[in-house]
Amino acid sequence: MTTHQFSEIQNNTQIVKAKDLYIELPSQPVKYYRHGWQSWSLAAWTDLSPLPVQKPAIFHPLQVDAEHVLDPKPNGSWLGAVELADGSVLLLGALGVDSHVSLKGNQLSGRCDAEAVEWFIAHGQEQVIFREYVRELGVRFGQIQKGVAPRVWCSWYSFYTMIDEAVLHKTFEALGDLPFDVLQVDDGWQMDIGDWEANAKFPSGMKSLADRIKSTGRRAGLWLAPLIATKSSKLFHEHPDWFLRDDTGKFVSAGFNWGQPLVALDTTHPDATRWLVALMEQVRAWGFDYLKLDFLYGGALKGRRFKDMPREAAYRECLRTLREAMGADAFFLTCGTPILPALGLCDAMRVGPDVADEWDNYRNAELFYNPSIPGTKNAIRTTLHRLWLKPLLHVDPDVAYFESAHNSLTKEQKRLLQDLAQICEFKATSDLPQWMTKNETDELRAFLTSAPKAEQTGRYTFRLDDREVDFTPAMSLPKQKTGTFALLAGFLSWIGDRHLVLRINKMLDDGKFRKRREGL
Ligand code: 9PG
Repeated sequence: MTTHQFSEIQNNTQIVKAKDLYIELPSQPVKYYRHGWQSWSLAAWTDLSPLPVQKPAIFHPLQVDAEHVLDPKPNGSWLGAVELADGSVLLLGALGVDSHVSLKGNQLSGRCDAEAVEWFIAHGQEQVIFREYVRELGVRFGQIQKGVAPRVWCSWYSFYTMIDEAVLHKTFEALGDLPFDVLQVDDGWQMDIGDWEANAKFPSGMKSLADRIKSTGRRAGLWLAPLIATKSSKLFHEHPDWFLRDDTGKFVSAGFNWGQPLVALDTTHPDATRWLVALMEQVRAWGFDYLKLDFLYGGALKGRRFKDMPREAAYRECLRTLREAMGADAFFLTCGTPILPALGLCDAMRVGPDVADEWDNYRNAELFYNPSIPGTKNAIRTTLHRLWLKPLLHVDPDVAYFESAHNSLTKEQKRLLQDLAQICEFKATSDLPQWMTKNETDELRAFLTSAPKAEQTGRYTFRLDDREVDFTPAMSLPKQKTGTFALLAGFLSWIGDRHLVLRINKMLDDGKFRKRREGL
């Protein structure tokens, strides 16, 4: 254990190897920078009071680091920072995986779950020290050759799982000469989560779909979630021994989605590894070379592995295998991914939760305190707090919206999202030409073809060419409720944990998106 006094760190930078490390601050800091575990987990400057535990709890494995979610102290994965009374910032960040930072009173501490790692400690101006930190991360984790990010049309935020061959063909046709580099097929093509073959909605098969995309002169993109499975999948039935269990022998929960509980692959099982390699080769053989691999946190959950190794180290090894199997020429986007372990191994990373056609909603924000659930405000907040990763890889803020036919965002809210995409230099949308007015299509085209100069002028403010952009409206977090509200919230989140309720919700959503598809 090593303890450092603030005076040793003031206005300088150090790198120290330790398993446990403590920094004594001169006084209580003003703010704490929380850095959530995976793409969708909250990253934000907050005050020091405990954040309410986000709900529903059944989503914890898929939205946060379930190992730390109940800790009332300000804490975060791999790094943490404090803002002091004079506005200066002290950053403590691990340069290795399987490590965590928290604040107790005046003591900032770093802790490793496995072997000792190097810790980066710096005090000074926020943007300067984060830049130094990310440089040190790049040295240790590697840095991809970052070209211009492809401009992506993605099927998710228009159709959700309600895609089929006919509707995608129609859409590819309608996209005409809009300057997209990739047409990416999202969730909805597969037999089941775990069974990565075309379902009955894609009778011509996946190779034919990729060929169709490539015939428009673009790269073919595909979504998969290879490190998790639903219990209904053939994969889980045929190979229950490939899935992660806890010390009591029970399957580790990877959360709940698609109306079902999820299980996580033990990526250290040699047969599971071989299956993953074959899957990547299959997808490439179909003709897809832009791969959005999602729900990747499944490879880093706590559990008893075939090979006894720390969970994030196991995940990083798995990513290396996936990367090798898909080939260096594929564009690899990670999503739902623990952040640090994926650095250097992917081209792009989703750095916030999903956007949605609404800013936020009362139930999710105020009653569930859930900043990881899909919603545009949530997406902007966390993405903005992860922009410091940009020197190492493409940071994906998720899609921007232009259409207003199926969207309740105001013009200003849509604009914030578009501006964020310009700052990230990663541009994608799911909007359908069929839904857009002439004006909206022109806006989309201008967005795709422009590259405004971005300059950060404050924590939440930027200059884009000559225009000031202020993301402050997306930064606030709801306050904890008391009295009747707290009771209502408790009751609703209990309901929100019921499988039946989640299934009914899904049926209602599916109905809505099916109607959208039929309206085309
Ligand atoms: C496909 C989608 C899209 C999307 C991904 C991911 O917290 N949640 O319940 C939650 C559900 C889905 C989700 C993210 C969070 O979306 O980010 O772009 O590919 O999967 O199912």
